[in-house]
Amino acid sequence: MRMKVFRAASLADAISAARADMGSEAVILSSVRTSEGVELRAAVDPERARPRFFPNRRAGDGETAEEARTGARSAPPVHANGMPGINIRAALRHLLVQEGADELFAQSVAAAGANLGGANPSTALAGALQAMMNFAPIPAGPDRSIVLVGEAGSGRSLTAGKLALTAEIGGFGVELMSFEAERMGGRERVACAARRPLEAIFSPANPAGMLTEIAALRLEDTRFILDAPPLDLRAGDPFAPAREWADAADAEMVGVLSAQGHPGEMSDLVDRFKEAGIRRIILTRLDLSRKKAAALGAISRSRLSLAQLGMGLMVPGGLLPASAHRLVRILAGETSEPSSARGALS
Ligand SMILES: Nc1nc2c(ncn2[C@@H]2O[C@H](COP(=O)(O)OP(=O)(O)O)[C@@H](O)[C@H]2O)c(=O)[nH]1
Ligand SMILES: [Mg+2]
Repeated sequence: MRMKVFRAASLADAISAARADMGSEAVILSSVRTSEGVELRAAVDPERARPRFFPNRRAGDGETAEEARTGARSAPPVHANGMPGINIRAALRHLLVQEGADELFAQSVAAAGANLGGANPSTALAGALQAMMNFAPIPAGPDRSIVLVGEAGSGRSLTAGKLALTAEIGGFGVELMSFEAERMGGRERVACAARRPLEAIFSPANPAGMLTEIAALRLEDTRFILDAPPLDLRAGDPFAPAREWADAADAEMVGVLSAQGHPGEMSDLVDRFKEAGIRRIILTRLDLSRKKAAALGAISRSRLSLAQLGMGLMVPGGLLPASAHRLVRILAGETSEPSSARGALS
């Protein structure tokens, strides 16, 4: 323990002097008023340096590596109990803003996390996200067929394949269908991700062919996952073909959203999903995104649920059932899942 005494006209000045001299880990042991102002005793304990709450985070914009790992650039770490101080609210807000969250969402989550009253930012963040977001993972054996809708490049085809492989690993049979112009390679991507031969992916030449196949599957009571055409948001009703197929099969339309989008566009798309009656979103490309929290505010405000999180190409690690704890691990930079999660597909 290294201790020092600081004298200044006010307590605030004394604290500033202590932090300037001893760094942000300084803790206040005592302060007494004197005739000249305040006398402050502060200490740093190298054994109890500021804990690294997000040990695997890499530095973001204008952040030092240490700030990224503590999540506490602006936290006034002044606690009289001898613990390295950490301001949970500031740490959470900092982390979320660094990860691209809008200010409103970052502040609301930070306040909710701080109100939980714990000492650990990861736990506080998970609690706050749990309170502010809905999580509804698609089970390995989906109870309804699924029609995946999203913009070109959002990851519909890859996700369709990953969902089908997940079902197969879990012992559930689902058919796979793709409706995408050949040059887009959707069918190939679906087949590859699902580890099925190309011929096993039903891909009709026209929408009527899709309806016929859907009717046949419905008669057999066979579930399917359909990689729908890319949304053209300038069209009158961009969801029309997907909705017709979903209605014919009593299937659920699920929105696919790339986490690499522009924040404003992601927010617009979330609103369009909501208007179209969609209830769940699969947030993809989180492993590639440098602003992993950018869509969370819009999703939270829309009250839509997060179903799965796309974190890469493989199954199971590349498509994770969404939960507050998984989101925290992803935001904290932990990309690989612990091996115990391998079986946790549903
Ligand atoms: N690393 C990574 N790549 C992804 C993810 N989701 C999609 N991709 C890639 O993004 C590109 C577009 O995906 P695709 O499924 O073809 O999108 P679609 O146009 O919506 O069908 C492909 O290169 C995919 O491999 C993801 O979660 N992680
Ligand atoms: Mg595709």
